[in-house]
Amino acid sequence: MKLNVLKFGQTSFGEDVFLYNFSNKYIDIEILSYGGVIKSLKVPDRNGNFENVVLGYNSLKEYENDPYHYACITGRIAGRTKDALLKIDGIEYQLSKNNGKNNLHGGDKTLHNRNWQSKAEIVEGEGVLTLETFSPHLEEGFPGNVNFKVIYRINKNKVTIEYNGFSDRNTYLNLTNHAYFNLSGDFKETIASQDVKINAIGYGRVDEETLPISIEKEDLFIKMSKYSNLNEVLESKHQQVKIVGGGIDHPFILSKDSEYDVELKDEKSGRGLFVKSDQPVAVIYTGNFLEHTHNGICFEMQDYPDIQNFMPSKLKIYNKIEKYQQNTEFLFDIICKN
Ligand code: FUC
Repeated sequence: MKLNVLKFGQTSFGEDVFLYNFSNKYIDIEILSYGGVIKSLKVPDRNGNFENVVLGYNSLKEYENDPYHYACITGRIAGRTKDALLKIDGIEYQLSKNNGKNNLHGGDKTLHNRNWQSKAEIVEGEGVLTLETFSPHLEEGFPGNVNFKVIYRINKNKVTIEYNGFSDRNTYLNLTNHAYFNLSGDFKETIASQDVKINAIGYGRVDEETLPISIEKEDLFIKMSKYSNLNEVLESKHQQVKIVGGGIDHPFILSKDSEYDVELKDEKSGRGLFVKSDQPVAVIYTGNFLEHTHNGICFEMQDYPDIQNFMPSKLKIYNKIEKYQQNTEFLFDIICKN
């Protein structure tokens, strides 16, 4: 494992942003101290050619003004919180409204939009990047002074992200990473020719504001627990595909009975991505509103979105005693030819 540290730029507040480049014979990854962004991730195709499979920008300025949440740490609450209201212990907290009347991904000036304290090292052949930041009580409206610690680990062909949140008072947290994957390599093609397998028991039907409203167990626009060609899904005339701008933008309730929660494969390059998480849900988004539509697919491994309204019985509370933690692995491998 090799580690290279570069200065990537300076934020508009004059802080130095670092780029950490870990590389071994399976993976070459660049991660920024800004937002914990995965700036690029190169893995080999079946002929051994390394190419980038994660959407990124060239400059820090673009990350500072990114409406798409490219590969960043996302939270305090990933996804949409209805009416930007969070109720904890009977108190209603008014969150910032940055998506119509709702809160999206915790607001605009939050975890993805700041420079984190960072420390990189190699521990027994494993690349480890530790990122830390503090979010004060009522930032973007959320309760609790929270210390966040996110650890990226790169080991052989696997990237693991561990998220931790320590709050001084009762709050709710739901973090994820918002990487857009495209296994074609260097974005030669959209994701349409790639195949996805979601090991789920159902998905959340969404309304016109993309808020989940009910659980569907039938395979209406995508086959669950089987490989589906993304082109068929993206082209589907199903109302749930149309309502999110043509594609997927839905939470899938994971079955947790398979080795991986989500799989993506590209027959052409031979690249495969296998995702495993300790979270109950994968919010899958096919980049329906990107400048280059369907140029990447996000696997946002997380807790139920809009949990208080969608799945209130599952709401967890985090505080000094109950620390928030989540763990997700992304494994890259060459797939066998059919
Ligand atoms: C995803 C989607 C949204 C939004 C955002 C940037 O998580 O659920 O619709 O476009 O990313």
